[in-house]
Amino acid sequence: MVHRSAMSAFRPGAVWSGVSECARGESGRRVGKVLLGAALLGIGLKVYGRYRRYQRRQRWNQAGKDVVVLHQFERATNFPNLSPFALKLETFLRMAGIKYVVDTEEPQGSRNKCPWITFNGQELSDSELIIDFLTQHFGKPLKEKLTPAEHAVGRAVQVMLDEHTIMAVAYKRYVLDGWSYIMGRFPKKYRLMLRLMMPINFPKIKHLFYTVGIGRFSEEETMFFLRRELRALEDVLGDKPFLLDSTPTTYDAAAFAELTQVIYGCAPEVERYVRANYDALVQYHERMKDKYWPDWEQCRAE
Ligand SMILES: N[C@@H](CCC(=O)N[C@@H](CS)C(=O)NCC(=O)O)C(=O)O
Repeated sequence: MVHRSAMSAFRPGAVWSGVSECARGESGRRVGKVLLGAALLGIGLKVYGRYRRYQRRQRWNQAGKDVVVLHQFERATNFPNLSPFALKLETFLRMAGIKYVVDTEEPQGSRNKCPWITFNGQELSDSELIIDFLTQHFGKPLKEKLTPAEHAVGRAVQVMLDEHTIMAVAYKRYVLDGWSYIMGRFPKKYRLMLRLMMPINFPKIKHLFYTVGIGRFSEEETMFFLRRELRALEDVLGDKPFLLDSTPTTYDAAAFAELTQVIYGCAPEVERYVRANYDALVQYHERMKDKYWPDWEQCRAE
């Protein structure tokens, strides 16, 4: 409760005149100059940032007709990309024989998500929407011969992997293991900054997983989900060389990208477990890797 006499002592006019008197003094003028300098610096940096952004777009728009500029994170230290969505898209571009160049200066686009593309002057985001757009644009370059039921299985598998399996992988990477394994998969130059930001970012990340739902489960339960989904993937694969057919389809891009995260980007014990228990998936991953990533060893960061 505020005392009546204290309330009456507070006069906004008196405070304002005090402030303006202080501003007219020597120290007030100095503070004013510092504030003005900071504001001008802020405006200058913003204008410069806009200019650099404009310059980058000019450069990307000159990539050439029908050449995709793929904006994504830099390579991981032991596989091409820590983002399964970026790896899916890059794998699809290779599968479809679409020309592309990689940009890592602006990995997150207007939706603040990685990946996104610049294509013939247009900006597009979301790996699924991009794959659909490019499939139409290039007249179905993969020549899939799938029935509607097979497409439905492919879509269900892709959504399982992209929306659920990856949550288990990411929860293990960033929360259950407290970054202990994944830190070394990031390019060296980012590690110090990531470590410094940890006290701020870790609680946020933990909260995010809790909100999504997976963050409410124990490690044992999370690994149960992961194992069950890998078994489902292996059952869909059966003894076929590719997920749904004897030749690869769009869905193989997602399956390959997510399996990469499970094998190479989750945890050493998960990799060992997968290699020991899911031979068909490991062979499948190798097949895709040999076919579309002959430069796998070169696609690694320091
Ligand atoms: N549905 C999107 C998902 C993209 C996505 O979530 N990318 C992550 C990286 S793996 C990202 O950019 N996260 C940053 C954020 O959410 O702020 C797609 O398929 O492209």
